[in-house]
Amino acid sequence: MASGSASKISSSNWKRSRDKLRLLEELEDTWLPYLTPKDDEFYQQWQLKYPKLILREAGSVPEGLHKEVQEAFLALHKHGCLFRDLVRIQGKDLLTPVSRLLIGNPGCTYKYLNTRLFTVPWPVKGSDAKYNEAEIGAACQTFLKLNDYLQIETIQALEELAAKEKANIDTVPVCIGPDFPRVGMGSSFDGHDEVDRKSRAAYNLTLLNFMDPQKMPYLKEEPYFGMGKMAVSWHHDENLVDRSAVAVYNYSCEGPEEESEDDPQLEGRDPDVWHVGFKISWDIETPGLAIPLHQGDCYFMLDDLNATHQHCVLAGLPPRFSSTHRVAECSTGTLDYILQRCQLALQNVRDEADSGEVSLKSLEPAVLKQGEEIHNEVEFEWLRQFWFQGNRYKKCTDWWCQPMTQLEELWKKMEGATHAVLREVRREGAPVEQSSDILTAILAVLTTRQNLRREWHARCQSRIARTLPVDQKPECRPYWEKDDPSMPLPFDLTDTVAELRGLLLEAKP
Ligand SMILES: O=C(O)CCC(=O)C(=O)O
Ligand SMILES: [Fe+2]
Repeated sequence: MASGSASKISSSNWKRSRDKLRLLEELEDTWLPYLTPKDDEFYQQWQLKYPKLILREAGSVPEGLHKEVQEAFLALHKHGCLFRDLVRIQGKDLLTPVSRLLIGNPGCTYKYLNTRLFTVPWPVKGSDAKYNEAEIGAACQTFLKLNDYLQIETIQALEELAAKEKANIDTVPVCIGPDFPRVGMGSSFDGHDEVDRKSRAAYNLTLLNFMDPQKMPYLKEEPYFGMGKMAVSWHHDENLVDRSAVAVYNYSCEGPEEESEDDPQLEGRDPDVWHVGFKISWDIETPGLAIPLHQGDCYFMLDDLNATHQHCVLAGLPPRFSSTHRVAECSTGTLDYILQRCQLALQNVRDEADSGEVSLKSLEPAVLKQGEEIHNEVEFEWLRQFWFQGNRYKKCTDWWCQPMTQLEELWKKMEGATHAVLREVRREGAPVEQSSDILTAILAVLTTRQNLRREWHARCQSRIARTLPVDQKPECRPYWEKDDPSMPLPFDLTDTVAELRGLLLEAKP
């Protein structure tokens, strides 16, 4: 076991997060213990404390699938389809060391670290996606095939897990009688296990990762256990369906059989080999695990493992790809969803023969508020997120071009709608009570709009954003100048919001 020597945690690793800081403080100048396969207790601890973590070594995966998947990774890399994300963590803009690409169901998105990624579609039935290169299309098809394979493997692993849990229960003495409710056993005994297993393995997208450590000299050190350089820091995966699984295919581009002589004298994990690290959240008693990953190995995080544990990726020497298959929680994350929302907002707008002037059907405060909320949603969750990522999506496919144009048109109509609301509250002779109710309903939403516009504008101008190559430069879009005659309202709503505050005070003295 690698553990508790007097190794100092370097000061650069001290994070602003208070909880993390507290945990680190508790550690003082020691590292927590962790296990690798070299340790005698490794398999026992894995079985005992990490039973929902499953590893399938490369040998158990069909050879033909390995070849196809590995070629697909290389093709996407060759065509420059993977990008580092400019994410935002605790108000700071950071460029991920890992380059990524999201592939999945058409129109689906996945949000992580305040960044919404848009799928390059894989060719499910009925998909009419076009790809810039035949090889890109073939690669997407391959990841769909891998997805199907991992889904079947996941369901099987879930069945085995359920059988194991049941066996464990059956060995418990029956002193409480057969009808005693089996509390605390998770939801695998509630009667619709099979349906649950299927839906929790119904991966709808995969996030591909790539990093070449040779080209990334400034990787962070793992701060709790001293596991060495990290490609991905400790985290839970976000934005997933509750208790859904995650399946990962690992492609570390190792040379053939470069068996590093295992020196049993050396403590801890082999820094030349890629590993995935696991720890139990908020637990400093249970040793962490560092699982070595070789070319073609797959691992699975089942059931609530992702919620109860954190994981990280520990860099090895060679370049490495991974394909991480997930059940994204996309109830508010699909193109169909946001189009429906826009339609709902625009139901309050009267179709008019291109005079440009918008008129509203209802002045009901709740209706107006809903319209302004949807306006914010399409602007900040879709348009700005998309354009912030520059032109990267055009590298692979034009799938999102038409939808983004359409969403921008719908958004522009909503600018007209907001303008109409403002006209109403400013109108001389408008009923005071009504204006005051409208103002109360929309002021917070417009204040949010102003704040978020300022934040996105700054994010696009940040020093780190400027370092990106042209095709990836964040674009602040929509953006327009004060005197743009095609726009009914200014981009900067500072004065508008101040004016509305004043009006509200007047109306409600
Ligand atoms: O590459 C891996 O093995 C996992 C990466 C990961 O944790 C993530 O992308 O969320
Ligand atoms: Fe992850």
